[in-house]
Amino acid sequence: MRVSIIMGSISDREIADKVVKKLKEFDVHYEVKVISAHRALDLLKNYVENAQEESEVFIGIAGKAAHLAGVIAGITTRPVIGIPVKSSLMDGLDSLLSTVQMPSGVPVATVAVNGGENAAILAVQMLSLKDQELQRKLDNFKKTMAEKIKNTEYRYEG
Ligand code: RP5
Repeated sequence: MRVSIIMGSISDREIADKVVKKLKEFDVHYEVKVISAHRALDLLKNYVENAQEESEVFIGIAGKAAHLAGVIAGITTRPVIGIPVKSSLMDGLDSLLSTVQMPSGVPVATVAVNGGENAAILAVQMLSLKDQELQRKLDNFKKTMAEKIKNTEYRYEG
């Protein structure tokens, strides 16, 4: 089981790092590539066609006219998660709309702008459908989050 993470530019690496950090917490295997849909279309097609043999889920990370995840979804029938990146003067709204507004028949599961952590968790949830150990880790992850909230106290410090 493996997740393929593709970023459009090395300038997206901070977001890729967030994905990798979370996947490592769940001991999920991954491969990371820098391939732009606009600057290296043939390379992208080639990579996705080969990687889908081993990777169950793809994550596309891109900013500006963020078509990367959509193009990946055009190539493969594996589930594709899109992470819009805030990398222009438009606060990521341009990337969000470019990633989420896919035509019928070619879905991209789009997470929040710069949402690397949620993209990783969603990928783990997809993989857990066929993996009980991952399911158990996700249950623990949820319990820990709830505990943290339960133990958070508010004190007025004015
Ligand atoms: C997108 O344009 C990349 O995903 C990146 O977020 C943005 C800027 O890329 P660079 O010009 O920094 O390479 O394709």
